[in-house]
Amino acid sequence: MKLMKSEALEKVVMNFDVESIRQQFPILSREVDGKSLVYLDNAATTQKPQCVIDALVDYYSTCNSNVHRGAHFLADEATRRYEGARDIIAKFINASVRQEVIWTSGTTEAINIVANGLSQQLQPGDEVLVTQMEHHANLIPWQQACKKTGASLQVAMINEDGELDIDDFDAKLSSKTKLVAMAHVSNALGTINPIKSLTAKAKAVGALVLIDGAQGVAHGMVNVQDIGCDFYAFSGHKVFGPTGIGALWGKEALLKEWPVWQTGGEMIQVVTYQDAVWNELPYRFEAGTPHIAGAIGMGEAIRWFDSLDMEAVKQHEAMLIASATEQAEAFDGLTIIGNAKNKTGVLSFAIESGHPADIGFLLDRQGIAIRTGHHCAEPLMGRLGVPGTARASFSIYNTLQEVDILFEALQKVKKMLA
Ligand code: C6P
Repeated sequence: MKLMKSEALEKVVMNFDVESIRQQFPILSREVDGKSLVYLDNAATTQKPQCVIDALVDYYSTCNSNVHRGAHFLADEATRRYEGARDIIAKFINASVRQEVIWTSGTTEAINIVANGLSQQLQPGDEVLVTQMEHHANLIPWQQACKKTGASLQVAMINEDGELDIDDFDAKLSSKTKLVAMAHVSNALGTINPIKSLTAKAKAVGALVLIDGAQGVAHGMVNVQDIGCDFYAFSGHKVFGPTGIGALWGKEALLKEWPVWQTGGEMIQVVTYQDAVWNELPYRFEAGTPHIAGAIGMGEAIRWFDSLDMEAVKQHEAMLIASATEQAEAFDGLTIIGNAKNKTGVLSFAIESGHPADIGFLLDRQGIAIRTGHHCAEPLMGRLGVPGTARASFSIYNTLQEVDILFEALQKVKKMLA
């Protein structure tokens, strides 16, 4: 999303009915200490629409059963809903075939599945390339894989605005690079990386590409075939679905040969006391009883999200971040951390003489939920020279009025800190 003036965007998104969206999220009518909740912690997790809550309740009320194993109608129905959810995800991200979608507990597990396989292939002299803006979930697995194998971890730098330094990325990419692992969108700064062109460069040197899509997926911009990557990892709870469920998408040919992750029931075809033959995709990566309700809930969340006018959604979010940025720039003593030209609805900031934790606490007293700290991107904070930031992150149900409430509350916070 390119930053435009908020007034200009307001005209464009007049047909986006944010009130009718809000009404579908029961939690948004909660009060905190007598004040209406202003929920601006959407990069941590999004709230859930009633249809997702209903899908979970309905599953447990009407067809709770284990999947794939049962010889009765409840098991058939649970399996049908669970596999139907996989179809929804596959269509949403434009997978070539449904078998490419593996259920995981979230982005973290999805990345670890790939790292586990890669650590059986890396050798001394090989390199893995990440960026300075990675979340711990897309850094530590590669760090550990490199330590284990003697490969080396390369880190592409960012500039002062929190954008990837493309020259440095190019310089660090070589025939030694076995994998490029990068965020679609930075959770701490909101920066949107040009993943399609970066992927093309990585493919040109023969590297595999994994995209950490935890923050990309909620902005309706995922088309895995168009991106050209090999793996795309994401979580249900960042896109209006339940926690504890997510997916790894990978190219079928790769996943077929990729080392299995966990072993046990469901992921096998034949077992003897001495050996086992792995199941076909996607089940070879889905050992044990899965999070059936979670998968069904995530399917419903994506069905719901995908039914919205995605252009209007993008412009609504762009309007919110444009307004927040304008007000932040005019706010004496506030520094925006992360000024990428192309960013999502994330405003990370610092206020003179105020620790981020104090800002978060004082906003919370006013009914406003944000996140503070290093946002699980501690090395990034070190690179930016800050202990952490205060982060307001917007979603489709936030309003311009809530942006104004945030800045009125921040004026009070500033006075209190002084
Ligand atoms: N970021 C945030 O407040 P899980 O926990 O597996 O669902 O997602 C991990 C993860 C991986 N990559 C990125 C870019 C992320 O933003 C996250 C989760 C949350 O920013 C919680 S730390």
